[in-house]
Amino acid sequence: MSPLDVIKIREDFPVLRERVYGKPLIYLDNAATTQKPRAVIETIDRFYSRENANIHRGVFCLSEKATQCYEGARHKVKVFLGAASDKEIVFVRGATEAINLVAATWGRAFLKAGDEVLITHMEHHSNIVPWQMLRDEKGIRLKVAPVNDSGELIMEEFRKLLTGKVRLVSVVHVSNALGTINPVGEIIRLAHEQGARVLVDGAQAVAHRAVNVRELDADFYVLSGHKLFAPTGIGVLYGKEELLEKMPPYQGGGDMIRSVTFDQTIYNRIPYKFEAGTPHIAGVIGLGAAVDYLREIGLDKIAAYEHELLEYGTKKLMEVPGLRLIGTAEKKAAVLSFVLGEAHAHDIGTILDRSGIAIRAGHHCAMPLMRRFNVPATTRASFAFYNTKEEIDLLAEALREVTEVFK
Ligand code: 7TS
Repeated sequence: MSPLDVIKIREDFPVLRERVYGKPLIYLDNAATTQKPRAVIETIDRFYSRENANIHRGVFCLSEKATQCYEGARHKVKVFLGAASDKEIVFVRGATEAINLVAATWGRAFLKAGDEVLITHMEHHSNIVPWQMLRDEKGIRLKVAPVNDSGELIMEEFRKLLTGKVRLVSVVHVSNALGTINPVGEIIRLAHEQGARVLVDGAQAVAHRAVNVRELDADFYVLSGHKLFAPTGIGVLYGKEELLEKMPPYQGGGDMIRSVTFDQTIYNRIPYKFEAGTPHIAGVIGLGAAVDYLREIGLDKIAAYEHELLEYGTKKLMEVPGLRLIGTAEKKAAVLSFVLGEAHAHDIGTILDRSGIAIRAGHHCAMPLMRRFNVPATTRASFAFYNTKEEIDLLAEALREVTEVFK
């Protein structure tokens, strides 16, 4: 496997040429959102410049073209995720909407009082709150599997909580706040043995490692396009065909119907049953371009390079006096979450910003996890394959300056 040509790759991302306070931008907030390659930007530009029309309804050439581009992108995502059929790819706004869709349709229809949903202590709020809402509505129980001090799921405890009452395990593939990579293959196998379904939140996984939903045997897998080098406002719910077929629709409106009278509506076939109204056509097409771009580079190469960044960054940051990493799992993605002496995360973020370094400070929408580690917030550097070791050196240097300020 030839190594990644990072210099060349960086040229694909126009924003990486930006300067902040006269300094080159060092973008290390990739877990929040990734930057967009020219291939994606130009595809969207071309769509609006030359192909724009509404889909699935026009008889004219342009509408047929737009429909082909939209459905072509669905097929690309199907191949990218290793799904069995295009029908299993539902376009939504993002990971958040995908989880809410499953809770509001599958959850409402098939869960009853006393049934259990099992999540983990490292979930993003978007994989906690929809289940709490369903709990309050239906009387289901929400159980939480604990993590150890390294930020790894304690599998022994998970197994104990996975009783026959659990109908759904909803688990993050890669933690946004810690970087922990969960053993989702094993989790799915164990859950299926107990007759439970599994939803995997892949928001932080798909941009960094090859994912195959059929090999994993995931029942649902969700992602956000904007964390995958595609536009905001577009995401994917993968669901097994047999499940999507049985689920009631999410929203009512155009495109999700086959026929409507005032007495009765017959719903469209999947996936259209879940795509009411005019969708984010340009977003979908942009997502298709992002998937093409990633496939050309190769996710195995990306994963190998990002692992190098993780090892290098871990070593460099541990050398900064007073820095404590939060999240030291053995299997980790390139996310470095930390606290630094008495300095508040937001102050660190503001000081780093003056050096052109964009990092995230806060609870990362994982407040229960912050409480578990007894910290109000962390500072988080999260990497993508366009980041470099030189940028990590500059981050470490800037963090040393922060420690001087707070001495
Ligand atoms: N799940 C995980 C694991 C996430 O990291 C995020 C967003 C979401 C779900 C929600 O994605 P959305 O696109 O629907 O908003 N995580 C972050 C983050 O770490 N910083 O900003 C957003």
